[in-house]
Amino acid sequence: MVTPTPSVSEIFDAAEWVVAPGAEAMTDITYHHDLAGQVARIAFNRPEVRNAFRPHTVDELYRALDDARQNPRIGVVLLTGNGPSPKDGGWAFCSGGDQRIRGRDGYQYAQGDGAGLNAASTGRLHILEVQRLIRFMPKVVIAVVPGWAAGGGHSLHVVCDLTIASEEHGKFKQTDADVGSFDAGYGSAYFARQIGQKNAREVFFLAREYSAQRAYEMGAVNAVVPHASLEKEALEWARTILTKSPTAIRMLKFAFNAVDDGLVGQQVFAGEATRLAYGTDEAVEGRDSFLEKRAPDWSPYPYHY
Ligand code: S0N
Repeated sequence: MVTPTPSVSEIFDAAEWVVAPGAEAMTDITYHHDLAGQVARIAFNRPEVRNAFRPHTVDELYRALDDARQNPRIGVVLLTGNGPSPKDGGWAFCSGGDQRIRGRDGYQYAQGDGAGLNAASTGRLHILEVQRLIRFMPKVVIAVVPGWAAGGGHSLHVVCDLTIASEEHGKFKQTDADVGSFDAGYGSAYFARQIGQKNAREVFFLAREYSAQRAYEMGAVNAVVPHASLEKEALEWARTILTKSPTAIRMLKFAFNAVDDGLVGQQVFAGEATRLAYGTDEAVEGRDSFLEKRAPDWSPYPYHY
């Protein structure tokens, strides 16, 4: 008998998902694969604090995202937040760093909880490494926003490739300047590329609340959909993307990134170009000529114009 997948969120359709191998013991996030094993659903699982992340959350998030990155069958990742809060019914994508454990030297692991990526260090909130993982993974990552995207949670939605938000509960607020933190990388500078300098400066300098509809009008969100169908819609987007050429999608993602990512963007794009070149007869001739200790014969390969 097949064990049914436990529900993790009010708008989660358990019939669509299985717990990803190795994710059973995760506490601060949940990690699922769809039945075909091609879509990953990774969700913050601390709804009682609007899905704020602590170091342990970031460890688990990094592990799940990296697992999805390395899985050759996974083509799309949905990043979302479970809910609602059992305390007050509020919904959240993510409200950023957990302010209750922020000290003068950063965010603290709970006692005995530092067994993750950065066990040797305390107080290191490695959410920027997560941002880079999302940015540089050759797969589409969709932010599925069922409630608040605030602070570092807002930045995570910014760095995702696409954002779909709940019409009723999706809300956006960049609180960094309220609490004395600042994402001076993708969260702000790249955000300004998305919605324009004036809009981005308003979002950061005034720290106002924006509805999903307003965020859509500003160009920060791709679609606003009824709350009850949010995850269904996101899965449909993922399955549409899965009908496209994987190579075309990864080259397009890295092309979109490259212009803003400087030499690192060029490096990532070039890595893919190298991977493609290795598959050509021309590159095989280069390798074989070296191994056979002879001069390469490039004559079959014209200088295309
Ligand atoms: C999200 C907000 C707007 C929701 O408001 P709402 O609906 O009125 O709910 P609340 O009553 O405020 O919250 C419900 C319960 O949840 C707790 N809570 C909410 N957010 C957090 C949080 N981030 N940390 C801890 N607890 C949180 C509330 O306290 C409440 O609990 P109870 O019921 O017990 O009272 C609103 O909640 C809000 O504004 N939240 C704070 C948002 C925020 O300022 N986040 C931090 C911003 N900064 C970062 O995220 C730093 C990111 C980061 O790590 C980083 C990024 C780039 C470069 C460096 C760094 C770095 O710091 O290393």
